[in-house]
Amino acid sequence: MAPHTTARISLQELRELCQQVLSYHGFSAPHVEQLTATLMAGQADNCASHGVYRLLGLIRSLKAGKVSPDAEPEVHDQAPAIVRVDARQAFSPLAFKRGLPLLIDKARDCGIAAMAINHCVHFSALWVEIEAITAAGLVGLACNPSHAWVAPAGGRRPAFGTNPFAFGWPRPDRDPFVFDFATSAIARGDIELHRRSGEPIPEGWAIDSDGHPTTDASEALKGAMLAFGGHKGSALAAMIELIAGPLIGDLTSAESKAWDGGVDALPYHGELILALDPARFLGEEAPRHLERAETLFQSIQAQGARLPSERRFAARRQTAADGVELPAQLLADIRVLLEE
Ligand code: NDP
Ligand code: PYC
Repeated sequence: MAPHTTARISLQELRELCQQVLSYHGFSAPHVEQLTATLMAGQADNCASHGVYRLLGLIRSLKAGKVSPDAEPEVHDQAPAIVRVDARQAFSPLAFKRGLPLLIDKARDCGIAAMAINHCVHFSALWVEIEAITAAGLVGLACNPSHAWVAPAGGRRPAFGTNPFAFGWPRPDRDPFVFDFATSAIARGDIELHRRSGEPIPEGWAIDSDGHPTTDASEALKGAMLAFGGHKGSALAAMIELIAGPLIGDLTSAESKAWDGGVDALPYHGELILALDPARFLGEEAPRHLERAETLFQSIQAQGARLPSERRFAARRQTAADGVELPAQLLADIRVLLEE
């Protein structure tokens, strides 16, 4: 099949295909529901690196014995402002869903609360979770390690994960302000998609295993990815290793990679999520923070600059009507999962 051949499919048809694949491979009903919702959210927003392409990695991780298809997360009320959720080696979306109500309650009580998800296998875009926090009128932050694929600024060997960092601010009657990016120049999933389609990657994303800049996606995957913004992205990546690793008693990206043992499963570690309640910070002044934020957003957009997530929200409205366009090879690879 030519690498650029595409196929259009409705969101409903694609959702049913995801559910079928996950059920066929033995995932429990609550995991099927949450995994499908997460994969479909990525695809519907045209975030190809974290859409249904991830099904291939989910099933690969399952077959490698690296993830539980049915573990029920355990929610612990750890401290007045800390929720801990033990995912018990299952994928993170169900753990997030189970812990979210307590995180929201604690943020409303204390003004700020943290949720540590432990022992989860992680594959998803963080904005899916951030939007659940902004929908409750709270400000949210989230971050996690991954596998050690990224060289520190000034180095040539992987030390950090692609360590995403996401933030969300609620906006009444509008889409929230959300940004969500890897602290590497790009998510690894994007380089994998370039490899699948045979396309070169831009300079600045990665070096090969000899430490030379490369635009070859396969060589990049064998070498090291680069941090975004040089020493600045590198320092943020290190911070995420610390606050979503040792601080919450979970694995760093290097430890996750060692745990993988070369089977190429999805990363296994923890995630740190913060929720802040403006009403507790501001008391009666509270609604004013929303107006002042709008002034900031307008000053950005008035210059013709766009807000992060604007592209995503526009894609969501379009794909709801038109369905999505997928590489035909990807659709074929997903359908084959129903025969294995
Ligand atoms: P990008 O480099 O594309 O950056 C994404 C963010 O930047 C989005 O919020 C995007 O908004 C915004 N953005 C892009 N262009 C502009 C612009 N011109 N003006 C304003 N904002 C802009 O994505 P990454 O490759 O860094 O990350 C992609 C995803 O990968 C994330 O969702 C992340 O959570 C996920 N990821 C997950 C990992 C994990 O361990 N689970 C590891 C690494 C990444 P918009 O979407 O509207 O374009
Ligand atoms: O794209 O870097 C990535 C990634 C790692 C884990 C999930 N996504």
